[in-house]
Amino acid sequence: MNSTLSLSAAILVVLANILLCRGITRHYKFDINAHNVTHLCKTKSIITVNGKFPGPTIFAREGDRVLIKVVNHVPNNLTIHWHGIRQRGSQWADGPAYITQCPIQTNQSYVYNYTINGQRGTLFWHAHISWLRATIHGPIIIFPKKNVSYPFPKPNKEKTIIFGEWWNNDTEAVIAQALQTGGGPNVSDAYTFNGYPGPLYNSCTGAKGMADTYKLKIKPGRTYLLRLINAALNDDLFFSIANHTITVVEADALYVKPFETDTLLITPGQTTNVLLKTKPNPSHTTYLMGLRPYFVGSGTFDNTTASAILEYTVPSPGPKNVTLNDLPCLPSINDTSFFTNFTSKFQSLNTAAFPVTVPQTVDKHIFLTVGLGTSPCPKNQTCQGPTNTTKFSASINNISMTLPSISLLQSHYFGQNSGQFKTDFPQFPLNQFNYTGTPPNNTNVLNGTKVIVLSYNTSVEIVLQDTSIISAESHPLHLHGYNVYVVGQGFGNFNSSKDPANYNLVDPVERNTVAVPAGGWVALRFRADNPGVWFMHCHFEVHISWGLRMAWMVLDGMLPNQKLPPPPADLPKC
Ligand SMILES: *[C@@H]1O[C@H](CO)[C@@H](O)[C@H](O)[C@H]1NC(C)=O
Ligand SMILES: *[C@@H]1O[C@H](CO)[C@@H](O)[C@H](O)[C@H]1NC(C)=O
Ligand SMILES: *[C@@H]1O[C@H](CO)[C@@H](O)[C@H](O)[C@H]1NC(C)=O
Ligand SMILES: *[C@@H]1O[C@H](CO)[C@@H](O)[C@H](O)[C@H]1NC(C)=O
Ligand SMILES: *[C@@H]1O[C@H](CO)[C@@H](O)[C@H](O)[C@H]1NC(C)=O
Ligand SMILES: *[C@@H]1O[C@H](CO)[C@@H](O)[C@H](O)[C@H]1NC(C)=O
Ligand SMILES: *[C@@H]1O[C@H](CO)[C@@H](O)[C@H](O)[C@H]1NC(C)=O
Ligand SMILES: *[C@@H]1O[C@H](CO)[C@@H](O)[C@H](O)[C@H]1NC(C)=O
Ligand SMILES: *[C@@H]1O[C@H](CO)[C@@H](O)[C@H](O)[C@H]1NC(C)=O
Ligand SMILES: *[C@@H]1O[C@H](CO)[C@@H](O)[C@H](O)[C@H]1NC(C)=O
Ligand SMILES: *[C@@H]1O[C@H](CO)[C@@H](O)[C@H](O)[C@H]1NC(C)=O
Ligand SMILES: *[C@@H]1O[C@H](CO)[C@@H](O)[C@H](O)[C@H]1NC(C)=O
Ligand SMILES: [Cu+2]
Repeated sequence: MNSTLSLSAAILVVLANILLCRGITRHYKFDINAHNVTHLCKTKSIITVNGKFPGPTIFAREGDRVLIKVVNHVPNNLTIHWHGIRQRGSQWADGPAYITQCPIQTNQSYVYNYTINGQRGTLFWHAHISWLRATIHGPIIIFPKKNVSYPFPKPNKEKTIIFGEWWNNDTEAVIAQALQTGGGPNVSDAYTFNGYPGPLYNSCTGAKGMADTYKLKIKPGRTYLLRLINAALNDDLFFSIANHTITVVEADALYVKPFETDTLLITPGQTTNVLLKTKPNPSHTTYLMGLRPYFVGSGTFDNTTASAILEYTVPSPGPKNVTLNDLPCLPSINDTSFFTNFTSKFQSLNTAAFPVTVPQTVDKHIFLTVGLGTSPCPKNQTCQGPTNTTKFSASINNISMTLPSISLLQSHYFGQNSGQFKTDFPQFPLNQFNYTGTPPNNTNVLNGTKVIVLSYNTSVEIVLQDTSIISAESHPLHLHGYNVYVVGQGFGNFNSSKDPANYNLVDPVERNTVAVPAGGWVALRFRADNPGVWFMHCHFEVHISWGLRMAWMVLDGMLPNQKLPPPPADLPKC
């Protein structure tokens, strides 16, 4: 019955494609080069795309094909990921190193080639190897098809703001040193708005750092669509604009039921579009925007605050400058009740044009613990992990993933799994314990390269359970190739007999990056209708480096458009 249904659905999709007008092809060239940038009185050579930090914006319309030729002129191996693009039929363009491709080596190039179908909104692209995404990232803006409007009042103007970090140190040296010592890595020195840290930091580039400050120029009485992206390596961020309220209309390139808020919480990997209505008669010319982290857990983190300026181009009679007293009020750094309140406000639009297709029944239930753990310290070395005798590690169901030496997608496609991976990833924790209570005596993780295999069109429920081994922390989990519906979340241990009764199966939010609550769980549903090998990992770069990553292998379906296509001729070799 299921296959007849999916056959007729597939025929409908094909018919719809013929009837709808096709998009155009957009060409981009990304030259990867070193470039000098100065912030916080420090000039530093960073790796950039086309000499820009943040990198260039990819503009497209829903239905367009995008071709990006990436040419690597630096000594580092490199790949680019198009975060949130579903890559149906273009699985070889997804980008995570050693998952869907081998890296583009020095003086080599690769053309990422994909069509953006069934998606519109804000996403971003970033390097997907080691910590290179610190400086190699930029926006992806997908407009609706021609003559299709937004499901909210048309804004007068659109602006993009990428939140990021500035590091005085070389980020590749930072993670190399941390992996060597086993300790927590050094932290960033500032947060940034479109690359600028703002006047709260020491700066040598102008009076009170104003030259090092991002300014958003606006006119009174207008509506602006702000496309917000968190590209920071390791930090969830609170964002607020003094004396202005914003309306959230989209998350991860999916429309949501609009809701108002003064403050936003955004994890690395998440994108959000908001409407900003400017004041018709502002009493001041300038207002401050503020940005600082949300953090619970142990260890050090960058606890600084970045700011930027909202400037009315029609001067008001009020004071023309701002002082730091004018910073917007931001929640306290560990405000988990804000997290809970805020995340519960997201609901899918769920209209005829944008229906919710959350699986109502589940073929496969999977329960995954996510969190930190330890690895033994090599003999003859003193380590800086917990108790000085271990290294920090991180895992999913206690498996800390080792990357293979050939991409998993290649091994899978060519059926040449010469011991590169195993298919026995545990679908339930091998050892049960009180996940959010006292940790077990042995906190060491297992190392391995294992995948979960799903047959085509399986409806899957994943419960992601945070653990309090080392410390309970919120983890932003990102799944490649899919969006997932967030059907439930809670604190403590997931209770499979009680918690599903409270699931939202009507209008749950759909996202590509979901924050697992610190000391809690989140339940996700999706349908495995995109064959390929798809990475899933914490979007904190430090945790992915410690092994909080795994892959899903989704098998081909019966129909031609349900199969993994052959790799492009220029796919980089290992
Ligand atoms: C960057 O600056 C350093 C000195 O600070 C200089 O030696 C180097 O040539 C510069 N690199 C580029 C690409 O401009
Ligand atoms: C991009 O992919 C499409 C579909 O597979 C193919 O027809 C086209 O030739 C590719 N273009 C380039 C430049 O590789
Ligand atoms: C980074 O910066 C700090 C403080 O300036 C320094 O102590 C540390 O050795 C640097 N290097 C690395 C790899 O983090
Ligand atoms: C901005 O809001 C603060 C309280 O959050 C208030 O004290 C201040 O007067 C407001 N300023 C303007 C210009 O509206
Ligand atoms: C940030 O952390 C440092 C080091 O842990 C501490 O000295 C400082 O007081 C903290 N600053 C704020 C604003 O919390
Ligand atoms: C704001 O402007 C006034 C008048 O021009 C000046 O006296 C004051 O120092 C300025 N404050 C800041 C923080 O720039
Ligand atoms: C948050 O941090 C403050 C200051 O460090 C502390 O007093 C408070 O107990 C913390 N709250 C929670 C919920 O951890
Ligand atoms: C949740 O947020 C709303 C405003 O956005 C606020 O009125 C309410 O008090 C908050 N609830 C909690 C429990 O913090
Ligand atoms: C480790 O220590 C042992 C004895 O202390 C020594 O024989 C061995 O050579 C050391 N190994 C390394 C790699 O330093
Ligand atoms: C770990 O080592 C550092 C110095 O290397 C020392 O100060 C600290 O007391 C040690 N901690 C434990 C728990 O042994
Ligand atoms: C797990 O540990 C927490 C925190 O100590 C405790 O509140 C809870 O009752 C424990 N749950 C079970 C099932 O033992
Ligand atoms: C670059 O990638 C190739 C292929 O996987 C690998 O053999 C080589 O060691 C890598 N080089 C660096 C500097 O990581
Ligand atoms: Cu994490």
